[in-house]
Amino acid sequence: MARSHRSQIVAWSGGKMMKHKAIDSVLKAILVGVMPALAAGALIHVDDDAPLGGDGKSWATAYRYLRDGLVSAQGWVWAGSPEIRVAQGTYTPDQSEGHPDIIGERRATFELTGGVSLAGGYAGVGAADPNRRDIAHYITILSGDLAGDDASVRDPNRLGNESTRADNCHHVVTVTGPGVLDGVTISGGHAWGIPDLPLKGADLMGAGLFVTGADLIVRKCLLEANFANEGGAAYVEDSNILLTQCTLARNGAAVQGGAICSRAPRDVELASCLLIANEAVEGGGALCCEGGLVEVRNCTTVANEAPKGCFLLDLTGRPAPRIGSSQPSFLLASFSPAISRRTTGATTRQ
Ligand SMILES: [Ca+2]
Ligand SMILES: [Ca+2]
Repeated sequence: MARSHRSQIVAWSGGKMMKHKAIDSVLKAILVGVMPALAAGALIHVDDDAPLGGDGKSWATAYRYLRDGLVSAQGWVWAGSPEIRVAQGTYTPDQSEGHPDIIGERRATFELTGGVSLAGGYAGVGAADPNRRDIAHYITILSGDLAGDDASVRDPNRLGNESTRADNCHHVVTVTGPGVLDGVTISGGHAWGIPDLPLKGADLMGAGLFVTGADLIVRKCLLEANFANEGGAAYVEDSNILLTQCTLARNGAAVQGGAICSRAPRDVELASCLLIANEAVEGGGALCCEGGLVEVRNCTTVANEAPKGCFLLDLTGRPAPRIGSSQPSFLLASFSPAISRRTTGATTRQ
């Protein structure tokens, strides 16, 4: 078929209906969960300016550390999906009130699962209205820079060798079940080697987000300056993930998937996202995928670079679509004409 006939949406292989069911299930879980969560008090507050000793039940008694908020949220999963509201500030996953022993631990990570919703951008402690939310003004940063000493690096290919990042955590956030990230910045993840400890497997993947067995929605987030062997901003395996209205900027990969690497995926969807200046040394400057369905809608891509596939590298050998300002979204459904017709209107294989 003519290329123009498949130019509205990007989608690899089948499973679109499954994807929507999966995403719907997350949304329903959140929507159903919010009301009982609120009723049960499972609305948890975190602010890095809060005094120690808080219980998270209000802004006046907010937790200082996000890690404590996440632990508390797990205790409320039974009552519905808890919501964590995180005020303006910078949060690192090695800090908590009860475990000073993990300070500087590179394997520390924010663990999100159980349908927990984590929302940043609140004014927080000391504000006239601490519940006021403006994600552009009250910036909530989840940072992998445990020591708070990262030098600014503009070139993502140089993130890997930047010595001030060698002690950063491997994954800023690890997602292992249903969850929502909304209005936060995720930066400084460093799933990359250090001289005296050869890293293997997961330690090398997904510096911003490591996503496995998850149903995740990422909404209005900035993922910036994360570096990994694969998937600088996010490594996704056996998971459904939807990123909407997000910016993925200046993330890097030593091998492939400067921004996102998706292996054994179910469904990966990007909607109304900006992908800018992500780089991979081998392939997939922005995205690297291995099967599954990948859908890109109304996205903008600028200056993503890699020797193979500036925007995307598909490891299954399917031809990568071209995406640019004149073609911000499109469809490539390669393995099943039947599914292509049903879900996209396409009539032939790629
Ligand atoms: Ca604060
Ligand atoms: Ca650092």
